[in-house]
Amino acid sequence: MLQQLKETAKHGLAAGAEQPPGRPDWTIDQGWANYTAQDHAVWKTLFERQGRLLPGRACDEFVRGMNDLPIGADRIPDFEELSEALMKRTGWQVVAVPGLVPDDVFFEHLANRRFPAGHFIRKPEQLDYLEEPDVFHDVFGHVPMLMNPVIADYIQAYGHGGLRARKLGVLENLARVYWYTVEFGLVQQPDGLRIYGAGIVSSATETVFSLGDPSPNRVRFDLERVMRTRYRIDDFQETYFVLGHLDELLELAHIDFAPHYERVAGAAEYEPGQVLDTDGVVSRGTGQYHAARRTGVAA
Ligand code: HBI
Ligand code: FE
Repeated sequence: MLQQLKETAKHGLAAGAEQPPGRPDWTIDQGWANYTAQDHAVWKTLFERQGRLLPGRACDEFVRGMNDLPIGADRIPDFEELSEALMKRTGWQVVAVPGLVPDDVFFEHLANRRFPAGHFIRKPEQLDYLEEPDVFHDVFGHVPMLMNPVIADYIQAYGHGGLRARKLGVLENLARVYWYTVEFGLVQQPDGLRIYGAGIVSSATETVFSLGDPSPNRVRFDLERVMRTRYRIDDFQETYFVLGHLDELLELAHIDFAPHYERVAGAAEYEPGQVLDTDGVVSRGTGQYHAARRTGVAA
């Protein structure tokens, strides 16, 4: 038993956590031929539902990326075909992983323009929510944005930043920036507010909630404000942060975060639903949705 514990500790895995896969970078073959008819049917249901909801809600860059990729309703995309199109446009590729991988493995992939995508797809009874990113969240949600050069640079910079943040012990601050942009970000277009965050664009219910519900706050993105703001992992976000333009992420990709980590270290953290008098408020929410569900708050 002791030997086994030492063995797993060597791999940096908490005892009893998932066993390390064959390859040190946790990649596996997508095994496209192994998808069942039910898997493809779940993909089709999710794809067509978003196809009805996203026009007028997804940002132009998402629509453009989706149109230029071999992604359709009838089958789960083949990662090799996706990687071919991505490589030509922004030098990215999609690699299959079993699910969530350790932070350092995740950041190492992103730093090398490899997007780790869950190879599995949710079950029909999990259509509306699942705890781990599956192929629909990762491929439908994230991959079209990787066709955009600004996002492509930003997510690679996030990978480099994550490796550094882990060493500095400030990963939580950086994870919030990722969460409130790449996962749950909104952007102001001339024709209105639009979604670019993968966590929203891959969720039918949050697609509608994030733009149309009076409950959440919508606040202009500010780096240190976001670094200090906790987020929900168990429900819709209480506040969405809004970019004036996706190019603002390019700036983020090139600045040194270290001074910002120092300034927020030890500073008060903000609750997900808080609105500050220093905030650039796009719309102040009623908070009704979450008030009705008040439960514990995560990260
Ligand atoms: N692994 N496959 C995968 N996908 C993720 O989104 C992911 C991960 N590991 C760590 C992680 N995200 C986050 O903890 C970091 O972004 C902080
Ligand atoms: Fe994601």
